[in-house]
Amino acid sequence: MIKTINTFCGICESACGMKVTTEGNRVSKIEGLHEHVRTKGYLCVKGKSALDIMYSPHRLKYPLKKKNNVWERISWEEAFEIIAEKLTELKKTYGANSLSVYHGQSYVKDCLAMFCMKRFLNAFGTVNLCSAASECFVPRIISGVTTFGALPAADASDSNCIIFWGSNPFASGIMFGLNMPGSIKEFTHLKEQGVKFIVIDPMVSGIAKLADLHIKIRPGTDGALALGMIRVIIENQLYDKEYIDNYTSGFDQLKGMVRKYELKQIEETTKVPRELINKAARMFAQNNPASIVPGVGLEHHTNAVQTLRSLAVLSTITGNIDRAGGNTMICPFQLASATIEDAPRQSQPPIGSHEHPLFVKMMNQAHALVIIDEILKNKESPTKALIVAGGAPVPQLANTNKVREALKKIDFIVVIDFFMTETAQYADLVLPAAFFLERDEVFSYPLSLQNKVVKPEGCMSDSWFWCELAKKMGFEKYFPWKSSEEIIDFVLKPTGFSYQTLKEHPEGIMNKLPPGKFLKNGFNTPTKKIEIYSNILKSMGYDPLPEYKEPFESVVSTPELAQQFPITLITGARLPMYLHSQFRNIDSLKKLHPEPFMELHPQTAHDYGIDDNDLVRVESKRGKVVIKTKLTESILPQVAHIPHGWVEKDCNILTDHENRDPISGFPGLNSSLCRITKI
Ligand SMILES: Nc1nc2c(c(=O)[nH]1)N[C@H]1C(S)=C(S)[C@@H](COP(=O)(O)OP(=O)(O)OC[C@H]3O[C@@H](n4cnc5c(=O)[nH]c(N)nc54)[C@H](O)[C@@H]3O)O[C@H]1N2
Ligand SMILES: Nc1nc2c(c(=O)[nH]1)N[C@H]1C(S)=C(S)[C@@H](COP(=O)(O)OP(=O)(O)OC[C@H]3O[C@@H](n4cnc5c(=O)[nH]c(N)nc54)[C@H](O)[C@@H]3O)O[C@H]1N2
Ligand code: SF4
Ligand SMILES: [Mo]
Repeated sequence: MIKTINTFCGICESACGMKVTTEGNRVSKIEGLHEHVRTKGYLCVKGKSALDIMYSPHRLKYPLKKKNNVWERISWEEAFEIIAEKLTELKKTYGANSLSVYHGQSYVKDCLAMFCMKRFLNAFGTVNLCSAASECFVPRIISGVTTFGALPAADASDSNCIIFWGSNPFASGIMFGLNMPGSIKEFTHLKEQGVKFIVIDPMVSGIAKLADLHIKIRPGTDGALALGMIRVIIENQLYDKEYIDNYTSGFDQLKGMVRKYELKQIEETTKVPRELINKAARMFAQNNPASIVPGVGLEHHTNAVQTLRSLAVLSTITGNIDRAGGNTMICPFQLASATIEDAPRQSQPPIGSHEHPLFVKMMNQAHALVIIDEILKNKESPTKALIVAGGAPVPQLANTNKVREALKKIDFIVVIDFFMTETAQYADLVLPAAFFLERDEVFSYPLSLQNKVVKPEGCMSDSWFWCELAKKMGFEKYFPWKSSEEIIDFVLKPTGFSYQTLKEHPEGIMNKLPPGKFLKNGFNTPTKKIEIYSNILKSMGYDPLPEYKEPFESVVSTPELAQQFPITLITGARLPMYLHSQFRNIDSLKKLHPEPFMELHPQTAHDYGIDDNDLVRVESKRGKVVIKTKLTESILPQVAHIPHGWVEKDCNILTDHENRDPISGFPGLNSSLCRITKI
């Protein structure tokens, strides 16, 4: 029988409306859903290829166990028995915290999988859950919470000026702010209406092509540029005095601090001419309301949090926080807590609490890079078992040679994924996960329901995997649900919605706060004001003002190293056809970009005797990668870019996991020094 079902694409956070046609238990067609209020029929190349992914011959079809280095088919029942037995034994010998779980970015949107996983871990008793959050989004959260008591997002549709700062929504889509990812159209529309675009990026990204002002900045020096702009705004009295007096604290301390940052010095630091700093400051301050769309370009540095704090301050002094068209607070729905009240409590804190206490406190999780470090630095691995769920520590975490070494030291690894990935090769058991069309899920933002369109064959949804494992291990009293619908109702309870109401709202439900609420009632900070001077940061021993610090590794901070490794490497600018390490095995997507290149400025290439399309060896202190070059004027001289997610040309072999941002623990994925030699 032919059926048509409206759902949405679950590949990435953009959740584009999707119309699915099924014939029996097979999906025969997918299209964009034109009725969808947000995405209006749009599907990106990945969404359009959803069937190639789901029906890929490379999909895992049944659980596999490694025996004498050969994969052997086993049943789900056997898989659960092996896991339950092993985890019970390790817990008895080494304690519950010897189990760590790494989940990838996919779990952040998948509330049901997240809930069931957290509940299992709570019942088991480990606090060592870690995730892709060790390299994604947390500096924005910390900066938002310490400055405003909440997370701000660009209310860009109503802005007169937008700064895209280390972000490129043309490739990435960005979930908060404008309605993504119909955004390419929407941005073009905003531009036609005269909205000013400032883009700050060492490369000419997609969005930079639309910019009124594109600033090619030296990687990792964005905090200095923001302070330069703040200085111009203060010196020329372009700030919003009334707003500052009424809603903020710490402006006088800020004024005192920015005096130190002479424009001449900022010009040297950032390689941005003073006239451009001036121009950007004026354009932003004089085109209110104005918003900032920050991206991972800023987060992948060892000064990430303070850089984002300086952006927060820039928005604040121009009166752009909690105002329409500026940056307004987002308020995702509170779902049921996964915590089990009567579960045994762990006395030890999550790994990383000592090194990055604010990260651990705000995220309530361990830090993945500290876990890797601990495994390597201890003679015996403190992490005895690892479950990787919807994630790819290889090749996504920094310094992958070290990550590989660490994985080899773990006694027991289970991976649940769609495919036999590089990470899965290190596992003892590999389990097949259900694709988004094969499972029910609750999506986080907007809150919406994803329907199981066809029945899974051989594979299992992540949420059921955790529930079944819990039952096998004797935790059934914490998992009383008989169906996904029942769990969904439980998870949704605090929101006042149910499975049924979400079914009636396929477009999803947003919890939009009207701008101005915090200005009126006070911000959720110690002083109830916007804290230019952050009391939380001060109480934790960090700089309460956003002072600029050079990246840990740079031509300025490590000049001796730079003599051997003179090029600054940035990584991971998004490519529309891939999601991190995913889809290199899907022909329809791979043919759109069959191999990675290192982008390099022709002048720099010339200095090293390198041509376009040459095979080169790129080396850092950590390792080397052999890759082809692509010469382009679009990148700053002395800077190179390698995209991320390619196992065979893995840029993370070159990056460092040890020297991290002290506050967030983020690595300098965009500030590795390297050298390039023609082969
Ligand atoms: N197609 C696709 N979409 C994705 C993803 C994907 O892998 N593929 N990943 C998703 C995820 S998890 C995330 S976090 C988002 C990220 O979304 P965005 O933050 O928009 O990431 P990018 O599109 O890579 O844009 C980052 C830009 O920062 C620039 N940059 C690098 N270093 C610096 C620097 O030091 N300073 C400045 N100012 N700029 C710098 C890069 O050149 C690049 O153009 O994308 C999401 N969307
Ligand atoms: N050098 C460098 N490194 C980076 C970045 C960078 O810009 N530069 N970006 C960082 C960022 S922002 C992020 S978010 C991380 C991303 O890091 P991860 O989220 O760990 O990376 P992915 O490659 O997306 O890995 C996801 C894996 O889960 C599988 N999968 C997808 N959906 C599901 C599901 O529903 N269930 C299950 N069980 N499996 C699923 C996929 O097949 C894939 O193997 O990478 C970080 N690493
Ligand atoms: S942007 Fe692409 S991958 Fe992401 S939800 Fe939309 S169609 Fe799916
Ligand atoms: Mo991310």
